[in-house]
Amino acid sequence: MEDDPYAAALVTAERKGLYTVWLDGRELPAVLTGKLLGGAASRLDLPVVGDDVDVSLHDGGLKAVIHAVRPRSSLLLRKELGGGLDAQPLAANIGKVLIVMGLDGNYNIARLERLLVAAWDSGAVPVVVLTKADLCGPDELAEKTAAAGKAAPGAVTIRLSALTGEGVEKVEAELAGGVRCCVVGSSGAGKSTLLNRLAGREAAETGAVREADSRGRHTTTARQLYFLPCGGQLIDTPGVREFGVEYSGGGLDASFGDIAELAAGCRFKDCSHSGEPGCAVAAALEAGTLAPERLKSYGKLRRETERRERLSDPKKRLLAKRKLRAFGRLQREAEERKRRLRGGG
Ligand SMILES: Nc1nc2c(ncn2[C@@H]2O[C@H](COP(=O)(O)OP(=O)(O)OP(=O)(O)O)[C@@H](O)[C@H]2O)c(=O)[nH]1
Ligand SMILES: [Mg+2]
Ligand SMILES: [Zn+2]
Repeated sequence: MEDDPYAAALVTAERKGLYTVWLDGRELPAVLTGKLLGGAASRLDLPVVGDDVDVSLHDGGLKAVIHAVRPRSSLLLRKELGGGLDAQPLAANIGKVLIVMGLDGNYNIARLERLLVAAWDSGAVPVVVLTKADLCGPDELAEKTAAAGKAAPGAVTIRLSALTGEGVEKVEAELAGGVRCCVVGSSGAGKSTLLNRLAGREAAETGAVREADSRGRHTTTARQLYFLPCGGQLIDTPGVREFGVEYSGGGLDASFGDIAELAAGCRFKDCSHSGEPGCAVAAALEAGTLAPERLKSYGKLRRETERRERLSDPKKRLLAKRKLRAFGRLQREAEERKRRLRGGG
């Protein structure tokens, strides 16, 4: 019987071209073949944490060489704002993305909206985890939780305190059945603290945030997959300041399901919600059931993704430009209406 030279392994960590793979119950250091590295058209072709890869073993089975990446069921991408065109893959084959946001100074709805688009685009399901509930008074807690829930229609929102343990079992329930999750969020949000809580040990280092603005100190520096006692897997990631969204189409409408639903009621199928008759979005703004800020966020992210799309498809350039101009007008009108209401109220 001939030995199969390749075995299937799971990428558990990646740092500057050096990998760790999980094979037969143990972790091994791994590198890429020159062929895999040289043949990659972009970094999307290279392994990331969560990837199933084909490896060969060397040095008496102590080292692995990665030959190929197997097809992925999901892929979380991050687009560096202002960077090149290439998106950075963060994690593969994940079932859920845990978007971690602190209820302290880390709280930021615009960032949450951005992370939600990326999460939906990945093919995984987002779960919003609001950490540091112990740092908020009851009114602030209720207000911030409600606002986050509104920004994340269609996603579960969990309030958590690593201090009191509130919400931990709810996060565990999301991991039940061996679900693989990736945590994302800015530095200091409490991602590694959550991991440690779920792991029941100090699996990863955590770091105090700056008093003045709750900013973290980039304690976690590499992506790493952990096997949890509850059966699930968690990929801890370094906090990122900027999280651009990569165009794919579905994520934006999934994240802004409330607006997409309204838009389905517009008289014209291609309604740009900028003054057309029978526009359900404009009607909702008028009725006050849709917040102008929400529409503004949607427009901003849409412009960002369409800008990227334009770069890749020049034929759509003209149409997109026209639509965007109209959209900007609607937003200005919404803002104006809000100002009038405030002034008159
Ligand atoms: N009071 C309180 N503090 C928390 C909670 N969760 C996290 N922290 C604190 O927040 C700080 C940052 O936590 P980390 O887990 O290191 O944050 P991180 O998201 O992993 O940050 P990076 O690794 O830099 O991306 C630490 O001092 C934690 O103790 C919580 O629920 N309540
Ligand atoms: Mg961390
Ligand atoms: Zn409309």
